[in-house]
Amino acid sequence: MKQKILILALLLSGSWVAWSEKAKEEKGKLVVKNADFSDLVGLQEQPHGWYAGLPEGWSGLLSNTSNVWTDGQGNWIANLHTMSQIAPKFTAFTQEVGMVSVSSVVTLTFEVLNPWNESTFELGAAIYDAITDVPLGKADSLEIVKPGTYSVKADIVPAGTRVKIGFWAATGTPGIDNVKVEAKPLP
Ligand SMILES: [Ca+2]
Repeated sequence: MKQKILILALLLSGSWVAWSEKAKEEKGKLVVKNADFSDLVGLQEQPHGWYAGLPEGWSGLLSNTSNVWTDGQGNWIANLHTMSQIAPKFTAFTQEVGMVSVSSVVTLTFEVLNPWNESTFELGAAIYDAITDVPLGKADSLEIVKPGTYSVKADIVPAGTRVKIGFWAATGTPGIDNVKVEAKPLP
């Protein structure tokens, strides 16, 4: 028995150390990496202020086209049209943002922009359990059809839940920027 545990411990030690170091660093706080899309590591510059590739810290559709755009004044915006899709296979633009150490209310706040197209758009956003992919809070795409600042709330996120945030464009070319996520312990 002891031997089996030792072998298991050896197998797990690499990823366990990385995970526990990360957990220690974050102390149960949820953090969005590259929340303003200003980290251009791994992106490839394209004409007209566009960058191809997935922004550092984020997952989504890897279409090598117009994924991140700069307005030329030091601001970068993520284009959900190219990095998410609802069909044929639903793929959100996502990031795992950490684990809640106690049961919490989690709020996702973000800016929605439409700098590339005057036509209408529909954008959806959700807070997920990162392991099961079950949405814990969600704004359906019909709720977000105009630029502005929006919030999505997950009222009860149990202690120990790994939290993931996700966005998708149902129609049009909405952009997002300044993504924040906050966990408040339940009373
Ligand atoms: Ca930005």
